[in-house]
Amino acid sequence: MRKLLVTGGAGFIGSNFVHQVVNDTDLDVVVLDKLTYAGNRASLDGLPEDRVSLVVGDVADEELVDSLVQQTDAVVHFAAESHNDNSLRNPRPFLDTNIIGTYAILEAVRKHGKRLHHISTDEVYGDLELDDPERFSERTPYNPSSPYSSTKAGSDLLVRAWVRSFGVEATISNCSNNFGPRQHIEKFIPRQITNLIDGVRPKLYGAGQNVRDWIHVDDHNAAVLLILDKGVSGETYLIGADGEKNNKEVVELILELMGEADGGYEHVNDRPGHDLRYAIDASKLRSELGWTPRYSDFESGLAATIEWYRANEAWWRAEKAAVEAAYAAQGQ
Ligand code: NAD
Ligand code: TDX
Repeated sequence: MRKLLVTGGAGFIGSNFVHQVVNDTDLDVVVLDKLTYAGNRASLDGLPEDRVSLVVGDVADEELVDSLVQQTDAVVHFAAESHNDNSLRNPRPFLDTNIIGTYAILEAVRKHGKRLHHISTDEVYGDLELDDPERFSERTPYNPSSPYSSTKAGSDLLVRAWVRSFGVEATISNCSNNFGPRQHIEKFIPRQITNLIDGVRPKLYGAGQNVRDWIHVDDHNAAVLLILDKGVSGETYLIGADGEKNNKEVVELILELMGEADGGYEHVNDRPGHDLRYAIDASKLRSELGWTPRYSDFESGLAATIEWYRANEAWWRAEKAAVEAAYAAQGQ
C-alpha cells in the first residue's frame, strides 16, 4: 500500500489522521473534502506537499470518487455530516453525505477492487441507562436515536451489505466521543473552551448528567491505522478508551483548568431525544489487534486541548458568532 484516499481529511478526526499518517508511516495521502462549514484547509497546514494533496469535492460525486479511488490503494472514509444538533435542525445533508456518499465510495471500491475502512460511531447503538453495568460491544443491536446516528447506522449497513453481496474488502470501526485539537467549535468541549476565552459561561444541556466515553483523537486514529494494517475484512471493531464522564464533570474540569470558579456554568435547553449514556467495550480491538490507548490521562489531554484553542484563535474565531447565534435560537 502506498497511497491512501482520506475522505473528510480537512475535518477534525480526518485532519489529525492525515498528520499521524505523515508522521508515523511512509504512505502518501489524497484528501477528498467538500470543505463544508466543518472542513478547514488550515487543518492541513504544515504538511509536505509532495505527500499530501487536497481535492475539494463531494464524496457523493460518483464520477470524482471513482477516479480518485482508481488512483489510490485504499480508502479511509471519514467524510460525514457529524453534528447531532445540526441533524435536528436540517436532516437532509446527513442523508446526502452519510448515505449517498458512502454508497458512492462502496461502488468505486467494488469496481476497482480497493480496500475500504469505514469510520463510524458508537451512536449507532443508541444509548444506555446511567446505572446500566453494560457497555456497547460488536454484538449490541443497532438502535440509533437521531437523524445523524440513523444515517451513520445506514452507512454501516451498506458497508456490510457490499462485503457480503459483492465481496468488497472492508472493515468498520465505531468509536466513542473524540477530543483534541482542530475540533469544530460547535462540539461540546471546544464550545465551552472558546466560550470561556470570550468570558461567556459554559452551557450544559439539561441537568448535565449525560455520560460520554471520551477518547483522545490520536488514540482513535492509531486504532484506525492498526485496523487498516491488521483488521480482518468484514469485521467491525469498537474503539474506546474507558473514558466515561458526565457532561457536568467535564465542564467542571474545563473551568478548573482555565482558572475559573466552580459552578461557573449555566443550564440551557436540553437536546431533543438526547442520548443518556455511551460506553464502549473495546476488548476485541485490544485482544485481537493488540491496541492500547496512549492518552490515559484525560486531564492532561484536556489541558493540551485548551492550550491549542488559546494558541490558534485564528483557526476558530471566524465561526464563533454564527455558531452561538444558531444555538441561541434554540435556547442553547
Ligand atoms: P467533522 O464534521 O469535523 O469533519 C467532517 C469532514 O467531512 C469536514 O472536513 C467536511 O468538510 C467533510 N465533508 C462533509 N460533507 C462532505 C461531502 N459531502 N463530501 C466531502 N467531504 C465532506 O467530523 P469529525 O468529528 O472529524 O468526524 C469524522 C468521522 O468520524 C465521521 O464519519 C463521524 O461520524 C465519525 N465519528 C466522530 C466522532 C467524534 O467524536 N467527533 C466519534 C466517532 C465517530
Ligand atoms: O453546548 C453543549 N452543551 C452540552 O451539554 C453541547 C454542544 C453539547 N452538550 C452535550 C450533548 C452531549 O451529551 O455534550 C455531549 C457531547 O455533545 P457533542 O459534542 O455534540 O457530541 P455527541 O452528540 O455526543 O456526538 C459526538 O460523538 C459521537 C460527535 O459529535 C459525533 O460525531 C460522534 O459520532
